[in-house]
Amino acid sequence: MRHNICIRLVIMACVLHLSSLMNAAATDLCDGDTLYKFFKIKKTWDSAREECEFLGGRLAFINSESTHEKIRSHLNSVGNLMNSAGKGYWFGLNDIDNEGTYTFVGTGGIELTYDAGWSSERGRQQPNNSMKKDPNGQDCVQLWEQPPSPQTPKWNFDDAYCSNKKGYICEIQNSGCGGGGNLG
Ligand SMILES: [Ca+2]
Repeated sequence: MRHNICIRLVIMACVLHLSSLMNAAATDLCDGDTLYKFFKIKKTWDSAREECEFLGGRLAFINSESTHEKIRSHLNSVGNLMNSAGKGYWFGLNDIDNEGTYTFVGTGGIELTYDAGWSSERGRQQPNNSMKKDPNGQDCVQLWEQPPSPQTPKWNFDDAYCSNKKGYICEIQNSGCGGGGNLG
């Protein structure tokens, strides 16, 4: 009997945890049936990937000018998404498996075709796989807050150290968010 109550409590705690995570946040972006969730809490790329999977999604798939532009303008119009997320947001792009070949996590290995997304801020073309702080180089890709706010950041792609902690963007497909416009 007591055992049953314990199990029920654990299930209830899980449901509460999930529902609090899934609740529409003011920072959410709904595009068609895809829900983008922006997290300012800083995590390594791998922890961010796990969190998105836990939510039933994946780190965001950004492989076109139109998707990039929607996310960029959302970041620039929701003021509190600035400046507090490790100077950038992780998304799904990485070259962990094969140096120089950029694929999206959770897609079965779709390769990047939108090369115009890369940053050339501060006179440096990205990706540069910098080994300055880690001999393994940079294998995870962020939307970089450059130029820094209060200027208007371009949020272009920049390869960074996977172990760095940054904000992150999850996407949840078939979320049912379509039809009602922007949940935020
Ligand atoms: Ca690399």
